Amino acid sequence: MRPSESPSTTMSTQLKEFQEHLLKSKKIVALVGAGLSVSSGLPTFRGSQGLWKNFNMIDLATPDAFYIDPGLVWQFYSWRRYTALKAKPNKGHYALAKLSQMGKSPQSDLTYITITQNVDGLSSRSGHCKENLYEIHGSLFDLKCTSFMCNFVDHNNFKQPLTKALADTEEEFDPSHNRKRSLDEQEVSISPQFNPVKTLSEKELPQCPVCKDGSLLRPGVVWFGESLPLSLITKVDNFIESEGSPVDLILVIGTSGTVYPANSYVDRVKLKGGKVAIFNTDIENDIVVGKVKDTWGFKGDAAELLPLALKPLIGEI
Ligand code: BV8
Repeated sequence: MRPSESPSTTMSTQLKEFQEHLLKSKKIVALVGAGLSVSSGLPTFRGSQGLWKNFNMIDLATPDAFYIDPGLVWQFYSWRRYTALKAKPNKGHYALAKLSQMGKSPQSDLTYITITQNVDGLSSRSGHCKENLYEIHGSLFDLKCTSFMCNFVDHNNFKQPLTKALADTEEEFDPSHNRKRSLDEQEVSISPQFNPVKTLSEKELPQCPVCKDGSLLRPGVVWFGESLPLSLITKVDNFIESEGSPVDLILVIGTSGTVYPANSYVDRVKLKGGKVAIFNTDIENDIVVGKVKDTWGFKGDAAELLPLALKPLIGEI
């Protein structure tokens, strides 16, 4: 940052430099995290201390948690499905969808992929091309059989609730609890109470329609400690490492970069000479002011800044 520059000047300088590189780039990757869906009303893993009803979300997103109490984990995912279905894609999702169409059109010499860690389905609902959208952590709307012998997968199941017993577990907080009348009839709001977690038997949970022995279905997401789908990871590796020229630019959007292997792609692109553009509400100041080589930082809501930054390439969103 040149000492005399004001923050807005820095932003515009950053934007100008970034857009010059964007228009020269032939191979672009976007790495997406929960921050992109915040302005669609969805919580992040870090926001609200990463809690759902006093449960640590990361602890619930594990095979052990499902093994110990599948009813609890299904109530967690039933809430995630419910909130994701209520949400709508935002301009950030549509901007990447536009980029994906360019990446697929024969007229354009641009090649592009989106690597999303989000399981909320908002990128595909924004019209993003299926071929270059990689949902590396799966989707809330895929269900798969837990039996080792059965490979049944129910793709794009948007039925809500999935079972009768999961019906009234969608609200995190008990709606009837936050309004009380004081002695003198004054309305006073009290701290919201969690909707109590129910103890559900396996019979009350989604069952595999193929296995006659009542095997449970589980959410089609990748849980911590589980490997990512190999076929999908191989395609991403090929795009980043081998196919044709190296990646010119990686857009790092609304992610804390704490989860492996998703967080390894940025360094792998940098190692091959690619440049990095970060869109996040929380970015180191040195990056924001342009002190870090080959890295741009656009601090703010990705749903706003992404369409703005990509405009010269994708037009108005
Ligand atoms: C594996 C699906 C091996 C489920 C998810 C110790 C050290 C290093 C790594 C490990 C370790 N111990 C274990 C590991 C590996 C582990 C891992 O990385 N753990 C972390 C926690 C340390 N990884 C795994 O377990 C992976 N598997 O390694 O397998 C293996 C190999 C072979 C055989 C067997 C096993 C599997 C990882 C996938 C887990 N599943 N999701 C579900 O969603 O329920 S991860 C889940 O959490 C999300 O998908 C996402 O990836 C992650 C959350 O990260 P973000 O999306 O970045 O969200 P976060 O809340 O953190 O940050 C939000 C950001 O947005 C913030 O920066 C914020 O500032 C910003 N923001 C907020 N508002 C906005 C905004 N930005 C822009 N605009 C806004 N408006």
